[in-house]
Amino acid sequence: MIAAAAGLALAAPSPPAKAPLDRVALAGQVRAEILHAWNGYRRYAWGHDELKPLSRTPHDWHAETLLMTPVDALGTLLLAGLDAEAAEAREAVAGLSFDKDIQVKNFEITIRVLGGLLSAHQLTGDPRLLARAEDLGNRLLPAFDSPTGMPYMYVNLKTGRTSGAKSNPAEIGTLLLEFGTLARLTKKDVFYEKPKKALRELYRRRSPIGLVGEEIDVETGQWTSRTSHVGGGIDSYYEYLLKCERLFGDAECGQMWRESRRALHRYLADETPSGLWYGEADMVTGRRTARTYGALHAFLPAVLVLDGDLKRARRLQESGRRMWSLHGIEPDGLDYGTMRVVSPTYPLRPEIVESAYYLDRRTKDPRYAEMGRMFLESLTAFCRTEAGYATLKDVISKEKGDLMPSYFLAETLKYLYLLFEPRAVDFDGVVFTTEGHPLKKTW
Ligand code: DMJ
Repeated sequence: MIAAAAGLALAAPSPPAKAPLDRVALAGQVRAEILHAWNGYRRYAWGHDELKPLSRTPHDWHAETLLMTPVDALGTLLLAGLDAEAAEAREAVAGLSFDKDIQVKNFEITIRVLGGLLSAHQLTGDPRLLARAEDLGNRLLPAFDSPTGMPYMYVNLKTGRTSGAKSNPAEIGTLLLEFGTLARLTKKDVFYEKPKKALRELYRRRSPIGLVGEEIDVETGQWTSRTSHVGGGIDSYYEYLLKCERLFGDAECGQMWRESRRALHRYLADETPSGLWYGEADMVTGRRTARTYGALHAFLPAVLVLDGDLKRARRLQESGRRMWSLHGIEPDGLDYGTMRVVSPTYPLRPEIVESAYYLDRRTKDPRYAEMGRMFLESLTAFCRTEAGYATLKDVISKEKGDLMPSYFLAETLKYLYLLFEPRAVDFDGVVFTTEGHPLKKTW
């Protein structure tokens, strides 16, 4: 009796009752926000890569534009049924020339532009988009001409000149879904073989305990950083091992994933009083070097869902929710030992939303759509501007930064939309690239 009374006295006050979750209304709301973000780009940055929503000016990555936002956003516009906007974006993208004397990041251009073109080609059947993708793929291929076969970080789209020997697992190992799809659609095997060799070369340099580091020299094949984790610079390498098995039936990739995941669960997973996290360790000794998790790490529950590991996926997503709720929106880095923010930015990242979408599809547990509602409310409260959406320089002060990265339309808003309107995509019939572009096995 006394214990029960004490328990009652200690119980937290129940949160104010929320309106029941209305997926149709929420999907409508996200669709309106897609339109808002797109119109901001269209009005202030049309013909350029990205929008700077505070100064209402355009931002280009290079001396000449690659229309990053229209290419990345086209699939989202199509899936959300924004037909007029999609048609306009498609015409702009179909006329895009890659004959440009600019030194581009192979990884970023592959996941945003090559992936965007291929997915939009599959969604529309427009042959011009495949032709653009093939031209781009040919121009990126020289990146793989290193002594090890692992790609240089940069390549010139006109001359093929490469630079940037120091690279990382994510930039080396997150190319095969896009290049492989190009290979299958054009029937040119070279597009599959080069990134596959790169993946193999990277994998065979894993440490004796099965981990990879944060930086590697593609000329010497030597690691230049032994720091291992599942965050930026490594993250999507793991994602593609599993997804390449799914999309291409490549059993070798699947075997590499299963071997790697053992090391992840053994050395990076961290059971703490605040839940399950995946932190940082030395790739050779496995010794814990930091307890840092952040917005980028939050892709992992989605991959665990694909792997059938719902238990770990659910628990890790709960940690992600805790990270998000600390300051009402997630940071790029959190010390989960002290629960202090160590990297305060929030550049409109999608990963936690993506994981909520995967969990919702597999578990049908309404908590994930409910999480999605929380993400949407935070985004509109802290990042929405008159001209679109802005990054946060600091999740505590909520000071805004002047950029709307193209992945916000490609991924963050797309996954939110799909969470509330799952019929827009056949979840089991596609494999999403790391940039949120659905690819279909049509071969
Ligand atoms: C996107 O370009 C991709 O999701 C990539 O894998 C990681 N970084 C951004 C989003 O955070």
